[in-house]
Amino acid sequence: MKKVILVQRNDPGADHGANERKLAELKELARAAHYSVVGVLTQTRYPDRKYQVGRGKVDELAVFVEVSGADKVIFNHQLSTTQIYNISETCKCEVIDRFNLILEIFASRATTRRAKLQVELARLQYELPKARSIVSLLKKDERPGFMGLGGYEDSYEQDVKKRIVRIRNEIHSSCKSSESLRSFRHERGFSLVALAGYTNAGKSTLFQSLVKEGTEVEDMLFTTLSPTTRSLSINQRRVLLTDTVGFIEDLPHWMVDAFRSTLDEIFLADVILLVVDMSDPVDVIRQKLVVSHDIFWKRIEGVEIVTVLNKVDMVDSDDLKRKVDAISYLAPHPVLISASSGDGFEALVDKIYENLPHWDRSRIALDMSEESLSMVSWLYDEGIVHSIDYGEQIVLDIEAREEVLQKVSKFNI
Ligand SMILES: Nc1nc2c(ncn2[C@@H]2O[C@H](COP(=O)(O)OP(=O)(O)O)[C@@H](O)[C@H]2O)c(=O)[nH]1
Ligand SMILES: [Mg+2]
Repeated sequence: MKKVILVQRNDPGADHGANERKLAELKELARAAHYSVVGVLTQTRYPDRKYQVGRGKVDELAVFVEVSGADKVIFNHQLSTTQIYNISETCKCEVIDRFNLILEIFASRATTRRAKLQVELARLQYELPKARSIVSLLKKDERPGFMGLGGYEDSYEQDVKKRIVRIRNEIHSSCKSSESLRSFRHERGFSLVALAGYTNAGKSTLFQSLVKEGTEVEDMLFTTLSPTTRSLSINQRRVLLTDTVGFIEDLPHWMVDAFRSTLDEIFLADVILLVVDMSDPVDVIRQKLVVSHDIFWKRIEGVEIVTVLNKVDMVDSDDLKRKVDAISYLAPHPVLISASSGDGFEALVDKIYENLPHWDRSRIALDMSEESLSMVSWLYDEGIVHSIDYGEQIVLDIEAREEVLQKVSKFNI
């Protein structure tokens, strides 16, 4: 695991709680990108043009990098090319900002071709202004041409621009394959459940706990599942549970499409678990809920949203009741849990089960034949076989999607 040091500059007079949350979010993002955070530096001051934080702070950072053996420094502010250059010269290690970090996460989570293209597009848009200033920076320093290629610098910006145009066209023409993925999964008797919510809400913790508690379903077709999706059974129903990057505060506009594309899994789900951090102040909780519903409401159709109020262990019971009341209009019928202690999981599992797409139950009799036997094995894949009797006929008590029951009812004798 690569070691990183996080740096945050706070504006003088900014809200202390908000600063803390920003830093917590950055830590969480670093973890999501599989970095190990070995240190944090903060400074309160107005931005410095050359270094973002003060020169003295950068010297302190350089020592910190050396002592801790950090591989990278991550700033919580967007850095100019000059700042990146100056800081990395002083610290003798790679320097990135919050946006590089988010792009790294998006890149590792993009599963569809379309999502990958969106992320690449965002990266190029981030690069473009930098491509311009790299040229002047290299000239100023009288460094030989980039990689020794004369004239290469001037074409660098052109190159980035060309790639942006090309990727835009590709995105435009790429078909939406995600819908077919959804129906394919449905055909295998799976329902899709996705975790949504802001960074640090506890999605990944809940994901791990649910996977650990539940029985995993083995299915050869899903041996290539991404590490953020697991198959498990919930009261015998088979479910694909997906952890997501979730929502990130203050995303710049050029990142929004890439961000949305990483949410495809949320929008294609049958049930969304909207995880809320109850240790946040109540106005922050309220605002995050409003934004979450905003993101959902245009994109989802027929998707059930279960609001999961997490970290109840961190809030005393009076305070908790007050908070739950205050957000009740945004979060009707919530489930209160602690993802880390497992409190409230039973109620949560019941709630997920209740909200899964409806399946019917029916008794079917088939004649004893080759064809019926293969139908039985298909039914085991597609639904829940509550009981089966092999006599002169095969009699099944089966629960499944309506289409499945319709298909087999044609063979009912
Ligand atoms: N006290 C407490 N901490 C929690 C709980 N759930 C998650 N956390 C902590 O909150 C932080 C963020 O959790 P994580 O699952 O990574 O959040 P994500 O960004 O939504 O995936 C971690 O430090 C977790 O240990 C909880 O129920 N109680
Ligand atoms: Mg997470």
